[in-house]
Amino acid sequence: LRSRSESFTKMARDYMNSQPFTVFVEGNIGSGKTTFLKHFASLDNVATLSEPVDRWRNVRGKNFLDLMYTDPSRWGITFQTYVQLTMLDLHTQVVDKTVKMMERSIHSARYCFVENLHQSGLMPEPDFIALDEWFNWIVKNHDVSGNLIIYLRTSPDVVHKRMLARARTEESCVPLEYLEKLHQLHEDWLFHRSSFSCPAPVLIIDANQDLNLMASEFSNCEAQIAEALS
Ligand code: DGT
Repeated sequence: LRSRSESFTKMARDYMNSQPFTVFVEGNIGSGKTTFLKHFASLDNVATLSEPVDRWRNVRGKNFLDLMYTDPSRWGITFQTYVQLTMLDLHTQVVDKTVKMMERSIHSARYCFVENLHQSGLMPEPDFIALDEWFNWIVKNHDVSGNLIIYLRTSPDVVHKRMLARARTEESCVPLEYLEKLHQLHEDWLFHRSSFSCPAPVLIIDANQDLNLMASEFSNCEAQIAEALS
């Protein structure tokens, strides 16, 4: 934790005078990203940008999230195209705070969710190619970079229980196996660093504990970001 913290401290200093210190909060479905962002939202110098799930649930009256879960082979491309657009919108949003903290990023949409649809054979190859071409173009032509990734690391069975407990309608048919696949993609990308390139240093937090215990992890993290900016 300390050496990772040192590397992001250096990067924070490099960026401090020009643009906000940008943090991506990543982790499996139900890992506690929303709770994490809420903790930071109360701080004066932090702008928190929640994932636009509500926009995905009502695109001119259509629920794209539900369509994707109901028939991923047909609607996966539609949903992921819109996710990519809304994520780009967040990445390019100008904030007047020192720290810009985003729930997920265009990177996890591509490296975890699109990758999962593709690897599972649920996304036809031409759909995948079109999305990937768009993704590569965006990364090349827009600033979607970050300074730190906070990875809320969980076990699939823990997040499965949380997901069932919160009972979001669209997620009622999501099996444990889906969360296991997403977990492995997050692990390969952010923990083992064996798959895709990491757009920033990664700070790993054990997010299996219950929310009360996690409050102290969140405070630790807050202290480290504050130190990076001091
Ligand atoms: P939290 O606060 O850690 O419990 O986070 P959640 O579960 O509220 O937020 P998240 O991003 O893990 O997922 C929200 C829902 O949207 C969930 O059903 C998964 C889905 N989702 C998010 N991003 C993507 C994406 O790029 N592709 C696909 N297929 N689904 C996505």
